[in-house]
Amino acid sequence: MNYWQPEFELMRRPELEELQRKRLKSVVEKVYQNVPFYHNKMKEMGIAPQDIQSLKDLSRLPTTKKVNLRENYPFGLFAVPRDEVVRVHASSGTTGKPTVVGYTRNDIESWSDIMARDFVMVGVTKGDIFQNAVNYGFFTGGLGVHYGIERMGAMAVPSGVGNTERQLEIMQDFGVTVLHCTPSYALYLAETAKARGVVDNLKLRIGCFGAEPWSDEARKDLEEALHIKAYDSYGLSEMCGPGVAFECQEQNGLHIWEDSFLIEILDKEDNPCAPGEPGELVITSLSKEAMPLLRYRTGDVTYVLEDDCSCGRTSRKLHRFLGRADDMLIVRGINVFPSQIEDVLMSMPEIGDYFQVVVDRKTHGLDELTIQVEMKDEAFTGELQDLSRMQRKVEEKLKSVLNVRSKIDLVEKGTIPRTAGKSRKIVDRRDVYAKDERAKAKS
Ligand code: DLL
Repeated sequence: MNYWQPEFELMRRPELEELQRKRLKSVVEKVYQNVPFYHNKMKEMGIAPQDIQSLKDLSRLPTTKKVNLRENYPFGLFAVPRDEVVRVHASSGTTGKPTVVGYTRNDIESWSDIMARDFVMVGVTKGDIFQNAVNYGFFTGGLGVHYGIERMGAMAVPSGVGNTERQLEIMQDFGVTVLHCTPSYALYLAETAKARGVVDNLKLRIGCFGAEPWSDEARKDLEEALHIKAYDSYGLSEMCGPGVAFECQEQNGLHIWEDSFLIEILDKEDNPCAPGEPGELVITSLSKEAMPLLRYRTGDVTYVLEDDCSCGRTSRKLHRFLGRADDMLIVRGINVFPSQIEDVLMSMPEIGDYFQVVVDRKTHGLDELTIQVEMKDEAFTGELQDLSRMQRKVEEKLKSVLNVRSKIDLVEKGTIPRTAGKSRKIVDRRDVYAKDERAKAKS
């Protein structure tokens, strides 16, 4: 068994908890002194850093939500002077301003080590050729994964996103052995490889997939189609990016690196869930310098698997994610808020007040976003040409705001069901997979 940082990965629980306790105390002190948002919140709640002595005191601290990052846009939550921040990333697809996160040089170093732990855990070695087929911009999946590959010494192939034919050509020509991308893009790559008859030319052996929910069904399809072992990778920009939790070769739950991330599973009222009960994952960063967050509400629903793992790592495992606690949708790896769709539609005078968004994943393939939109009577000329012009206009506008393509169905006024209560603006048909997974895990 190979480990990248055995001193952390194999640390006995009592030692690990003592490390967490020390790190928690120091993070609390740091944000209290340097981040006005936390200083004011803690003062309001009547707590001071010295009140936090044990891990049990965690529940006395304020929680942080995505909206708090937006309110402090862009650099308001930095806990170090601006000139110590060597990089920023920003999250895709949020209403209004994006959420910005910052890193010191040490943050980049420890993030790279955490990514290296993940890759070594799934069996990547220095001899591997590792294609990173995600966006290298503000999205943390590009540079985050890239630095991890370089840190552990495999060969990084920064192919970025798009141009599937070229991705496959590179994969064959370079003899790529490890692939990282979103699971939906992996399914598309697999489908294209099959259609072109090139699967047998590939040397892939490991796939690391994440940034969006996927199922064991999809894993099976990918493993069969590409002759690989496929691993689930979880992360979020607010904690660093990818790497926060990752499956080991058991493929049964994601180890969360508890020396850096202190976790809680909470219900909607901020109370801890009973062991094994799903709830929202809440994380406190323990080793981040530039922008540590206290009790960050990830919005992601999961539960802790308490069993020891045969891989020897002592960090606990999270069940594959079951969904989101809020209304954020993740479509092809991109975060989409229904309110963004609403803003775009409502800004167009031809569009009425009713719309419905349907997200589907056809035969575990790519996510498809279809939006039924009612037109205003006066905008309806009856000319087909006008309709398709209108359809294109809405599709283009949405694409530029959401960064993800959607299909628009223009429908007549009165088509979308009216309800007395909350209208059901979002129909997420992909939920079915998550529920199946849970039923299976429990049986
Ligand atoms: O998606 C970081 C990342 C990049 C993770 C590459 C894995 C691989 P954000 O753009 O900030 O960061 O989006 C974070 O994506 O809160 C989850 O809702 C969702 N998510 C990420 N990984 C998984 C996963 C990156 N394996 C948000 N399963 C998170 C389910 C996931 N959801």
